[in-house]
Amino acid sequence: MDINQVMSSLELKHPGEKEYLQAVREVLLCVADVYNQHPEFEKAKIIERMVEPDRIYTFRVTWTDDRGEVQNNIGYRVQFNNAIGPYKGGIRFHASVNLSILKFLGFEQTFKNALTTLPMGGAKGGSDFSPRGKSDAEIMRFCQAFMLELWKNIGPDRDVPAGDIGVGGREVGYMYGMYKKLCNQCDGSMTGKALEFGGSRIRPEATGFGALYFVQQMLAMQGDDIKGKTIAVSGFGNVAWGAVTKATELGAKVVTISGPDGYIYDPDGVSGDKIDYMLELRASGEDIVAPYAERYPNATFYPGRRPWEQKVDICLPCATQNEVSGDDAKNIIANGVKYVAEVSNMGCTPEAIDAFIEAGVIYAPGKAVNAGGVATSGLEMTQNAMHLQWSAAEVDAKLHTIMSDIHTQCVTYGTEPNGYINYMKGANIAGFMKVANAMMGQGVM
Ligand code: 2IT
Repeated sequence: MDINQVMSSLELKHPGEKEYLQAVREVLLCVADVYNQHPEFEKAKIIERMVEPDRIYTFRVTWTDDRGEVQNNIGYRVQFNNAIGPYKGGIRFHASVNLSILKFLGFEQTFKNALTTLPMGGAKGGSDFSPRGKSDAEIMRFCQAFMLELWKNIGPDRDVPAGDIGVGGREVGYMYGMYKKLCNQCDGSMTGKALEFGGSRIRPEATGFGALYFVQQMLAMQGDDIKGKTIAVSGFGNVAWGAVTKATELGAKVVTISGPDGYIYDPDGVSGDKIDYMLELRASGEDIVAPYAERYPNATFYPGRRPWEQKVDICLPCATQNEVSGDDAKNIIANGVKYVAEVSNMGCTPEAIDAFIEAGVIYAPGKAVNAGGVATSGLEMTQNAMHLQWSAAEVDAKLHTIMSDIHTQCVTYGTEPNGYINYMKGANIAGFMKVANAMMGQGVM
């Protein structure tokens, strides 16, 4: 495989889709060597097939706001790859959403889902609709209008959407309600549902909890322990909330959270009722963290800045893609941070990742670290198919096993001759090999 040739042909076909091209380049760089050891992959044009989504649905979403004005947004569903199982992946509602971002997310999801050990393909969807400042009634009307288009293309064995940024339990509920109304089936075609209508216990916590189980294993590999460690977390949404909760429970101290307005440094740790307060901040719909420092005066608010300038042991980006730049990485390295685990999807830029690996910082990519979210969605699909509901302990035990399997796959495929574990390489090769073999086994199509 000539990576430059594959990339330049993709750039010609999809000019300006920078996040998508970034995600593809990362995977190709990691898998080139193993790919070249498998001439049968090259013959079947596995790479060329894998980097293009199977199909993309784009639709107009029209709804009426509280003032009676008609609003238009764009909706998308990118069905990327179903070699391993039904398309599976979240829906993102955010003003920044475009096709490049959803294609990068769908591509990443394909490998992440492969790593979970469960039978799920990769997909992603969303809209440029911004939930910021919208009333509950507006959110409901938007979700219903979105599903009015999407329902035709999803199903329990076809494509199973869930939440992502801007889509939580409330939005999933409104979308799934409309889905059921339209097709008159309670078939569990979405995950992240509330407990009362087919949701799984631990699903709201799963991304953050799973990430911390992974981090525990990362540290154990180095003969280290999370207890007593200081952690910088970015974001303050569902994922950050789960991560802060579990990190605190495991005896670490989380000293930062952040929003689009800046970050909070809390020397006493974000713990106890402060974790509940994160949920309150989020529910306000304002998308700012500044009020935390008014409520807890020991904390300092740093407007317009990111938490990566603080001296800590572990960094956990939990906000969004490319939230750790090359310059942030320089700060992180200079501060002596030993571990960076992405909980957001593609949280670090390529410059940041190169700097971490060069400096010997242990870095793990989102597709491994945050896979506990979609894995628990997979467990929700299983419970729905069996028409039963598992206890929290059962789900949590399965989540533990899955995260530990993912960690093992990273170590197996990512350990360098000098002993450094390149988790990015390990995750990409393990995910790639599974998808590639599944595609090979099902013929050319
Ligand atoms: O990025 C992700 O893995 C998610 N947003 C969760 C997807 C899912 O189907 O639960």
